Parts: sequence; structure tokens; C-alpha cells
Amino acid sequence: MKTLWIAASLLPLSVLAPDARAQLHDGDIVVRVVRDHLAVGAEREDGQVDFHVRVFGAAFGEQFADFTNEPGLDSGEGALPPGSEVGFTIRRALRLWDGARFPSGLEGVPAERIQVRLGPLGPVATPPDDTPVVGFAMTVSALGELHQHPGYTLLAPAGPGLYLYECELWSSEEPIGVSRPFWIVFRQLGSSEEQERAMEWVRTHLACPADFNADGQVDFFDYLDFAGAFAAEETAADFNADGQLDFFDYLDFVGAFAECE
Ligand SMILES: [Ca+2]
Ligand SMILES: [Ca+2]
Repeated sequence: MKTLWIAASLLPLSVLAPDARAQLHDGDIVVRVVRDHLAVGAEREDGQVDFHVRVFGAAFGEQFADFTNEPGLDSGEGALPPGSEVGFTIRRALRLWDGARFPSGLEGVPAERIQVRLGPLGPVATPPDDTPVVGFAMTVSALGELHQHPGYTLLAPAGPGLYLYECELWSSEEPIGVSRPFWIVFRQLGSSEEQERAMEWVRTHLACPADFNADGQVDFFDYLDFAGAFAAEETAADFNADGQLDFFDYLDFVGAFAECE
């Protein structure tokens, strides 16, 4: 059963499945199985899912002070094994935007932490240092859908600024691997223009799509892995995610590689 499910997810269509089957919710993080691992992305206007999107934004205080339950996680129906669980791991401490970057060292860690809970699940909080914190698991419906909005609370002193939260998703189904890291830039007061700048910085510096082997570095090994996947006509080499494997994918990869290296 598990094997069959994974096998079905290996079909090229699953990468680019048009979402006739799903009512995805605007702005949510889309969760799917791509090949043999979880993947996150965002729905495009044409209804396909762009798995290069790994940076998301949210603002505290739109309904309650220091709180937001956006962005949610949304898979659409039939995207995940029914009855399985999807959980998250917070990969590191928060970082505070300094106007030009999110410092990687611990000097960039603010006094604030973000607490995550969903009804009776949690709470868990971002760590004070870069020791990962395993969060809670959420159950996939009998229809194979996960749609949840965990609540995020910015803890005292809850000062203004842009906070970088880094996490990954895992599945209770063993053959399904962990997602690549993804990021949420939370805004406490301040301007959405500055938030967009911060998100762009994360896209360029932390979430480069040319990091093909997802080890956080963009180097020649990514090129080798991409070239190998391309030669083997693997779905992952459909770099511009248009459902075709062609020279444009190669060009796009080389372009992204040059941009991030
Ligand atoms: Ca890499
Ligand atoms: Ca393509």
C-alpha cells in the first residue's frame, strides 16, 4: 500500500499536478510528496504548484497582538497518505533582520522567540541557539488532505522587526523523506516593503533553487547532480516546473547557479 502510494507519486504529473482536485487556500504553504520526499511550494496563478518557492511571509497582530495563524499548510486532497502524520522541525533559532541581512551567527538571535501551537498540540518554541526543535505532528485526513493553521505567537519582549523562522516538514510514513528547509519571514509592525526586501534576501542567500542537493551550499556538486538528473530524465530536472524536460531547464539551472554561487 505504502509502496504503491510512493510509486504513484513518482509519476511526473505529481510534480506539476494541476489542482483541479484541490481547493488550495491563498497564501498557504502547499505541501506535497515529490518523488520520494515532502516538498513545499506555492500555488501559481495557473493552478500549478511552484516548488521553487520556499520563502513565505506573515504579519503578527492582524487579528490579535503578537499572533498570527498564517501561513497555513495546505496539501489539497489526495496529496498525502491518508491517516499519516506530517510534523515539523524548527531548524534553528530566530534571526532578526538588521536592515541588510539576517546574520547567520548567534549575535543575530533576538531575545524574542516564537511559540507554535495548534489546539492541544504544542506549544513548542524556537530554540535560543541553533539546536533543532522537533515540533508536533498533524494528522492527514481520510481524503489524503492536510489543511491546518498552526498559531504563531511572538513572545516577550515582542519588539518590532522582521524575524526569520526556519523549519522543515517530515512524514510519519518512513519512505517519505524530509522536506528541504523553508523559511517564514514574520513581520512585527514595520513596512511590508522592508519585509519583501528581507524575503528577497532569503531567496537569494538561503533558498537558492540551484542548491540541487539541498545541503545549503551552491557548488559544483549541485551542477553534477542536476546534470545527472537531466541526463536520466528525472522529474526533478524539470527546473522551470512546466512539465517538460528540455533545454530551457538547463538554461534556467545555469542561470540560477550563476546568480547564487
Ligand atoms: Ca548544494
Ligand atoms: Ca521544464
